[in-house]
Amino acid sequence: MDLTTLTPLTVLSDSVTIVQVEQIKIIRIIHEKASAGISLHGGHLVSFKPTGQHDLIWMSDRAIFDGKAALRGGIPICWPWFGRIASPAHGFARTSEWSLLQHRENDRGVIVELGLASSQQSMDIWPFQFSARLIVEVTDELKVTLEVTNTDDKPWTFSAALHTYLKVSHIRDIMITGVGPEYLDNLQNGARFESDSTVLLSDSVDRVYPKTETQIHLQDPGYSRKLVVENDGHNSAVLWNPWQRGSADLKDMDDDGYLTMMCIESSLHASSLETGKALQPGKTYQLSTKLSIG
Ligand code: TA6
Repeated sequence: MDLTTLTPLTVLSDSVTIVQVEQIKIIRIIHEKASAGISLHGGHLVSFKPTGQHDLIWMSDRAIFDGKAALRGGIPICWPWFGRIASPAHGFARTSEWSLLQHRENDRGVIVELGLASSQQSMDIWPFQFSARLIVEVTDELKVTLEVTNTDDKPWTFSAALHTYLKVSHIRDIMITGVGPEYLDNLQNGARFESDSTVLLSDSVDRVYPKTETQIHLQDPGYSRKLVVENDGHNSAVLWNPWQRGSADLKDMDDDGYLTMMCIESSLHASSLETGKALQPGKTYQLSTKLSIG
């Protein structure tokens, strides 16, 4: 997503400004190492472009910037649950209004921190107190960390995902490696399958890989690059592409949108809210993903 031509609403520093896209405010970073955009709606990264490269991040041409819908593309923050195990799907963090906590910069890049805390509105959906921080580190690499703290006086459980939409030159030309020897197939009721650890795409996929290698690689000959994904605090990686029919069913995606995107998600997967990760009062947990060009 190209944010460079927008007139800033607010100038925060040499590298950081706030711009407006329809109803949404976006923290825009323009630095000699990379440019990036992070929407306050959803705490949602919408662009990361190391200097001289194509964007690493895919955004739908039909994403809805009304300040209510979740943005299609980017890195949606799925929390306090991931998937359709409760309502709304993927939790409420991706449709909540985050606030800018701080930003700092040096020769290597820029760090932006956003915050979200429990409110009456969140307690109506999920009756627990929390605070969350999103730490976005933009250098020639991108690191996104979701940090959640239990500020309640009782434990709670959660699941989560950093639902990264990677931009690719053509879905049929890419090759993904490092996903590990098995997966659970969400398109077949979660059935377990063996995998040869190399994925070529020719149809829809929605898979949970529980035993990934430290790095997942996406070879993209069309863009002459290899994307490296390194996750932490996760228990799996999810690979998702809805293919042609799935794209056509989504009102915020072009019918052929699936051709230029591939989701590789850092996920803390759970089959129900109750079986998620337990967090005791006062404790903090971090889930992260790092993207770079190898
Ligand atoms: O992570 C994969 C997935 O959970 C899929 O099942 C698919 O529905 C996708 O996320 C997108 O979900 P969304 O609610 O954003 O349409």
